[in-house]
Amino acid sequence: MAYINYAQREIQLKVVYYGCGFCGKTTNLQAIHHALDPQQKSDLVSLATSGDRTLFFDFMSLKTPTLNNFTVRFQLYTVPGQQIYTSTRQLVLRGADGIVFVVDSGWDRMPENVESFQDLQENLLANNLSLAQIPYVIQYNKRDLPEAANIEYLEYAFNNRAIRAPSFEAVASRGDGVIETLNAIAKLLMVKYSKTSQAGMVPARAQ
Ligand SMILES: Nc1nc2c(ncn2[C@@H]2O[C@H](COP(=O)(O)OP(=O)(O)OP(=O)(O)O)[C@@H](O)[C@H]2O)c(=O)[nH]1
Ligand SMILES: [Mg+2]
Repeated sequence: MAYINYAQREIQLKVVYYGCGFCGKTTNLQAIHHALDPQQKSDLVSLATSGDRTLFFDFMSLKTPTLNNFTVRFQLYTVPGQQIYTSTRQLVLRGADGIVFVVDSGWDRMPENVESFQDLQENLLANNLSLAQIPYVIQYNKRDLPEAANIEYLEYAFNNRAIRAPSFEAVASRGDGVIETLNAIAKLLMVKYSKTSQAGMVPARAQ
């Protein structure tokens, strides 16, 4: 849920990067961190094992220009993709305002992608949420792999709900498609919260 700090005139929105192990979630945050101006971002905190696998989560925050005179601070988290960490994923997902679901385009990774998409929906449910309620975008990462699945197949498998989610191709290791993905989820959240504000709820109350 959005956290509104009236004293600092700041809205905090939590975005969680979700997806199977090794699909490139941490690489997305690293690429975002690399691309931003120093005054716009926090440090990138990564809790990783020696093999560079995320153990708990990665975290960074970034500030964007104002919405109704409020600064918007996006807090970006990744979950650990390895199957065994499902309870950690549920914890990191708690309070999420938006989700980026990262798909590994490698053909051999389809079972893991499907399992992760199901795991996401189960963990949302455990937080009394569903994909119908929470803004999300899909990123098809690792498009540089020679054995990358084609986009039509991926769209059929992961983007077949009544309302299509915005989806993006990416090569996160080169930074390609990373900012486009982030902009899309940021835009969905800004639209959602500016509507809330126009409805006389937050944050117009403090103006
Ligand atoms: N070829 C290719 N490799 C990538 C791409 N994006 C990330 N990688 C590589 O994939 C590996 C896993 O990336 P991570 O970002 O650590 O994956 P993760 O999703 O955070 O994995 P967990 O923390 O285990 O959940 C790393 O070696 C990355 O360099 C890409 O677009 N193409
Ligand atoms: Mg990671």
